[in-house]
Amino acid sequence: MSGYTGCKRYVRYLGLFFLPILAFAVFMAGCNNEGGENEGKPAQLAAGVPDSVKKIAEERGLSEKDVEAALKTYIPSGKFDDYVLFASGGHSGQVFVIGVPSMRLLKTIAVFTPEPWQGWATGSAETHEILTSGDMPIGEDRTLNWADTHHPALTETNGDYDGQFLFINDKANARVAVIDLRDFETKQIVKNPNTISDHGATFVTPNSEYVIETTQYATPLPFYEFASLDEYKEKYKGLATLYKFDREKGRIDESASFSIELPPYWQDLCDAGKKVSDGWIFCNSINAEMATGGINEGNPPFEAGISQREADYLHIINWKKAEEVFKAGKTKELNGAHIIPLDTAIEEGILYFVDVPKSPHGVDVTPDGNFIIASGKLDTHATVYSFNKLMDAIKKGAPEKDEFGVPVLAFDDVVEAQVEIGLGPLHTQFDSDGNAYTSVFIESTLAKWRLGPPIYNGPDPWTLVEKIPVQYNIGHAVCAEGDTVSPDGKYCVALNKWSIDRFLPVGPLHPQNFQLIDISGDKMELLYDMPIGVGEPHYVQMIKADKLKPWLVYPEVGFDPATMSVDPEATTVGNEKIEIDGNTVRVSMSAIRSHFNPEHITVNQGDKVTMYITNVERARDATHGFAIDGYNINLSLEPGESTKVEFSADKPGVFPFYCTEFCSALHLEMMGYLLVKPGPGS
Ligand code: RUQ
Ligand code: CUA
Repeated sequence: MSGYTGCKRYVRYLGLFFLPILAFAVFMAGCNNEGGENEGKPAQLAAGVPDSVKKIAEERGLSEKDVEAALKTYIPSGKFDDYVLFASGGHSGQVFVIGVPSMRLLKTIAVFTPEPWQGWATGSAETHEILTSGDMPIGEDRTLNWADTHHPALTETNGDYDGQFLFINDKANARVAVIDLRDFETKQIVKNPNTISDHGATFVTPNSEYVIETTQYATPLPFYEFASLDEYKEKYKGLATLYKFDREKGRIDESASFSIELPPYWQDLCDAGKKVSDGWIFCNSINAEMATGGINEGNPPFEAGISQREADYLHIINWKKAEEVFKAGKTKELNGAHIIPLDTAIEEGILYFVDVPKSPHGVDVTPDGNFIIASGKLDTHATVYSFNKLMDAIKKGAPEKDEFGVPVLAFDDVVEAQVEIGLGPLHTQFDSDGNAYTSVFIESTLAKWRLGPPIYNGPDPWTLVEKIPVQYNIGHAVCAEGDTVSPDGKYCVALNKWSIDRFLPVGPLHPQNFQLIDISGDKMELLYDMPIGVGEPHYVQMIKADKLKPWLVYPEVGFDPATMSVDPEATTVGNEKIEIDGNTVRVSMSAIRSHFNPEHITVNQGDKVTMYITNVERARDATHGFAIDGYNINLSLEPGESTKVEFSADKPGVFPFYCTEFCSALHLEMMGYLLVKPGPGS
């Protein structure tokens, strides 16, 4: 134990002089780590290794360590990876699926951004409807075409990944998406009607009863009601929203969801309690100062204003109690959403605070549920809270309240340990041997440290074991099932923001760097660098591959992925036709190697055209595309899939339509013509 001692808070413009130091430290970290660990002497491979292998190692200048790393990550053709990463795609708005240990990109899942290969919101009516269901509730131009995805969350059963669904948040617009892992497609996008940004999302309770989403940047409630920054303390709010997940339907049930009103402290990351701490949620916050910035008005900038105090508040939320209060109707309604007012949350014993030192960021619950680990971005420690001590302190009664009346527990009553880790600890993961792995941003390291009893009962509890340099500026780290009740160990991946000198230069926008680290031995070993050239991943989860049971083709012909059932309107073989009724045209089309049926669609300019296209194939990989030139339409029709397209034939002329997947030798011949006869007005 050391460093921070309790609730003393004094104003200190820490940030003003700290930030230049930070920048320098980051620069130095970059310098120190140059060269990395893996660059050793040329290969001196053990006897028994064939000369041909030695020759390759020699020619390529590979050290023994390099060769080992290559052997540990190589997956021969036809063999599969052991683990799968689900990575947030940052500003790409998507999710990346990556195999471990090969670090090969397997798929990008289209979520918040149109994606032509998957036909995601590029012409199909169903995907357009899903994307636009997360539209802004106000304004003229409501459709959001990008997102800042941060934290994916796999569904859990008893605190373990079950491989059924994946959630992901959009920090920029406070949206949450649901992805079904039977077909790896997005099924639902929910826009929070009352808050505009989130960050503590998505995290799930141990049986995925709820998906957690907390506001990051406080605004008036709802966000589109204007209030000036002078009214910040009175009018600006945070929200913790608990979205009820209906596993049967595979959808969030908004009518059974609710929010808890919070002070405008800029809630940050969250984690749900597990095992002993099931029923509770823990969220950090970063702006207990309630700073409102304004460099141009002579105020300290946000970065300094928000770092004035020694501590911010860890939010301790009793979600089971909140659920009871919601079900008892003690909520107010706002834009169709149910909100537990702050006063009610305080009265009902739903919300408590405790100090968390030095601009906290990550909060992570240990696999046994006994400890909550929070790290301050400007700290050198991870602070470990004991769940039992928190509960005792709540029973005993809090000695203080914050200015909104929220009980603040005494720091010294509830802290189990403060572990010296290094400068700028962020996020923590776990292995199966009682170790924690914390990403240390400013130092560019991944730090392995021992937990304490009862989860680790060996010598030297709560101490640092080892650090491995990473290249560079690590945000999150992920270890195999490392945030569940039963982590696997084996691998961690450092999710680095900067790559600096690790890859061939590709212009000023550098790829980010996912570094695979072997944690199975006594010492951590860096195995592989994977460039991420799309968006900025934040959090990632790593699941054992055999927990995923995806379909290889859709289970029946005529399947609509949006409803996960056969579409009664789907075109069947032998039933292809064009029906014209006044100015509406309905086309029932089938697709099979290598033709569409029908191949000619003749309409009048201005006709409203609806097409139901079914890929009637049953073979794996026999996907067809369907693009109409000039009409901004491209679909992906996976084997068995039925899709609906609606468009107005507003452009006269002749427009080829064709299959955009090279599906057979005669793929180029898989086409047809849309003939739009000019209308009287053209
Ligand atoms: S998160 S590393 Cu720490 Cu949302 Cu980005
Ligand atoms: Cu179907 Cu190309």
